[in-house]
Amino acid sequence: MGAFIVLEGGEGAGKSTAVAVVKQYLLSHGVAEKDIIETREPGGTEIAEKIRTILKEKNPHEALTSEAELLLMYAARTQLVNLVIKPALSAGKFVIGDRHDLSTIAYQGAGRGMDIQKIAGIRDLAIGDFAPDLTIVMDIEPAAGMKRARSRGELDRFEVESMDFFNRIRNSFLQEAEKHSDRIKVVDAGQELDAVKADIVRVLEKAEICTVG
Ligand code: Z5A
Repeated sequence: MGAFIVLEGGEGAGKSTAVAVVKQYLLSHGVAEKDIIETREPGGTEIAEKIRTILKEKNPHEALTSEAELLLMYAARTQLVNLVIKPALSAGKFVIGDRHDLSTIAYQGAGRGMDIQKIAGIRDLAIGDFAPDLTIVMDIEPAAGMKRARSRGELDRFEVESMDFFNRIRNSFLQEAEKHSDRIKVVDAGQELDAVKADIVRVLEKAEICTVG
């Protein structure tokens, strides 16, 4: 019992909405609310949330280098994995993650153009071979996702990037899903909400993720 289920995807893909769908699915399959932990990345511990602020804010006085961005992502992730996610899984709980390591491959790797092998070395230091049981990529055409994200107001340091940046990120998510089709599933997040929800439930059922008792 217990599993780490992660929602991934570009801006405005509906990951937060999808987290609620996964939670509802677990509850309806008999998992107690106290046994469901929700996390978001970067963030999820006191220190990781401070790192999140640095990563998201637009600092007019100092640019954040791609290297610093990468290292901060993993600094936040090692805190979250070691202090929250692993203990929860050891206690038999379910963890629903709003983003995790695949975002680093997509944003820092494909988006910023950082070397994947170098990223792998830092991942190894930060979290070793720890990985989600199931990842659901919420796939949306970047222009449509940005339209949703913009409707929420001010854009953060990532959201002001070019469409080319977001297209590279989308392609990276889809390529990783193709490479690891056993544990990374894609949902068409551009559909009406009801259709998106039904597809997420289908993925969870197929993965037989919730085997309580
Ligand atoms: N980042 C990174 O670079 N490297 C890493 O390793 C990690 C992260 C872990 C985190 O920001 C940033 O960090 C992120 C990548 C980078 N870049 N940015 N920005 P964040 O957590 O604040 O932002 P986000 O992850 O992109 O989340 P988001 O923009 O809030 O999107 P979302 O959670 O996917 O969407 P949502 O809030 O669920 O939905 C957006 C709106 O669309 C909302 O009003 C919904 O009601 C609406 N919605 C959702 N689904 C639908 C459907 N199906 N139809 C119509 N409307 C919908």
